[in-house]
Amino acid sequence: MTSKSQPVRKSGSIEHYDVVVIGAGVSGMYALHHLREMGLSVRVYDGASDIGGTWWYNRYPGARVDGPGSPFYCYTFSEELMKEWDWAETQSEQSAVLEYLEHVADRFDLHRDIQFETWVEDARYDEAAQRWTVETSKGQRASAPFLICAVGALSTANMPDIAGIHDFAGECYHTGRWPHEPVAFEGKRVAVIGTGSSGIQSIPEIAKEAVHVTVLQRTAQYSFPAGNRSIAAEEMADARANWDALRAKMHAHVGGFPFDANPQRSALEDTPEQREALYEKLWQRGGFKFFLNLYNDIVISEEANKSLADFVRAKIREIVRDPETAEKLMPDHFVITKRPILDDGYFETFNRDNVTLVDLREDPIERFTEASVITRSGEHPIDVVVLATGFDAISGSMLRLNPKGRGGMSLKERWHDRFHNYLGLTIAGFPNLFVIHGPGSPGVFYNMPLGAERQLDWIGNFMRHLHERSIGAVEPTTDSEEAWANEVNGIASATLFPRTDSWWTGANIDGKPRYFSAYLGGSIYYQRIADVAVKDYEGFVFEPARRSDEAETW
Ligand code: NA7
Repeated sequence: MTSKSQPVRKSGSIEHYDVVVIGAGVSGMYALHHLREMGLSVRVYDGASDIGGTWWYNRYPGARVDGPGSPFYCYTFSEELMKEWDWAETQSEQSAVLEYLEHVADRFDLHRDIQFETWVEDARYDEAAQRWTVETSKGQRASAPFLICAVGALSTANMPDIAGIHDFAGECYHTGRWPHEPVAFEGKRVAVIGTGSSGIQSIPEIAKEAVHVTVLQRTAQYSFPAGNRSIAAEEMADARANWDALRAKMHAHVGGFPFDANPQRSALEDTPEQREALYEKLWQRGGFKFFLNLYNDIVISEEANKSLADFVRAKIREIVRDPETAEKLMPDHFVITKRPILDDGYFETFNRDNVTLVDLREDPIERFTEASVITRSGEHPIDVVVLATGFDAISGSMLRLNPKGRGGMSLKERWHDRFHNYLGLTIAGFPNLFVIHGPGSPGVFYNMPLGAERQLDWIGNFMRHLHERSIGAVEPTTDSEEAWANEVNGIASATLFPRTDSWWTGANIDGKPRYFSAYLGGSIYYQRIADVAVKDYEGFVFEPARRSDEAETW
């Protein structure tokens, strides 16, 4: 039987580790495995009762992978892991992803170093000791030279502040905080607020059961057929047989999937008929590959973008029988510049008798009562409200943690105007702190398990480099942060992404700095951070180790 990572030492009530990791989702799990394999003593804290992070919380009906999907939405660090796991469908259900993560946790014996149901309530850097100290909701204190924040890009639920919502006496669920016991909709009148991925995945499922569903839509969305299909045994066998080549392809591909490079042709080089034929072919096939097999200027040229937007709008008109409802469902932003959505019969759901669409732009919510939601046009009696209102994404979980760096400066202060960072991994004034999938990184624009692996491999090498040189503290300069921000902005501003209100630009959260914070260069990012390492970690300032016990367990 294995025992847990022993603290390096204990002083009074504080346990000392080499690394504290916050979060036991996809990133935190790999952080634990990788750093422990390097010989470090690691402690992980998570507020949930088990591993999985976003996949642990998002249990709403219809929740599935809505990226390119299985079998390549997975860890790649262990060939054995790949070879022993079978995926049933391309768009795996939430329960299937969680099952896989549970298998990973068991196989690599992760549970022993994770403390669940424990929130890190305070994280503070001690400049003299060159260590981070965390305080947990269980009243414990732990310290480590390194703090890894694997707190999730989509984990801080956005709870809408709607008049009277707390007076509502029926059931109320946020899709990102879904209960573990099944929610029964049979015989109930349900209101769903929000038509992002979570709303669009859950509405068709809820409508199959409920007496009535009222969809409260603030922004109409483009949504594409998910094209979910089962993965044949031969397909899995093929992926296993060619794993090395596929893994290499994943590393090279812009989004981290083993697909060929996107076609390099402008939409405007084709005739309208040729474009239509391509869009139709991709629509019929479905799946996230739709976006990867498009022309190269769909998110760059307004005209190219419009050609696809018009195609989807025509599809919505074709599918939805009631013309008035179809018009309310017409999106008017640049297509793909909000997170593209994959659905299974979303638009068709509006042909059901038990589904009503309320367009909040013309008929806004005024307030909730004990038993209804009142919009400008009238009262909608309901038993259940589903808040599919998304997340304070990308930066929200770091701000909720709000670590205190040098001089006690809080992250909220440091990030009040923008999410200053270098390489999407580090923050000036917050030495030895690393963020996974944070602002300035590809994050949600890349295959997230693979992205976490690649960031954490880089961090592990960096830690080894620091250790070998007896460096006690490292942080980027503010000049490096600025240069990085310019690089991130430079890539984004060549596209239409920053011109649309979305959670990518922070527009869904009142008062949030409003700009496009993700690194859109995909796999180029990993080359960039590798180059920084080769140049002796240029852009960072180093402080010699002051700790007498600086060697810790290494
Ligand atoms: P999203 O994509 O942020 O969607 C949230 C939806 O909720 C979206 O339609 C919002 O409208 C709507 N919303 C948010 N607040 C309100 C209020 N106050 N009133 C009415 N409507 C509101 O979150 P999801 O959970 O669907 O998806 C997140 C990601 O998870 C997804 O992209 C995948 O990557 C997985 P808006 O568009 O802001 O006008």
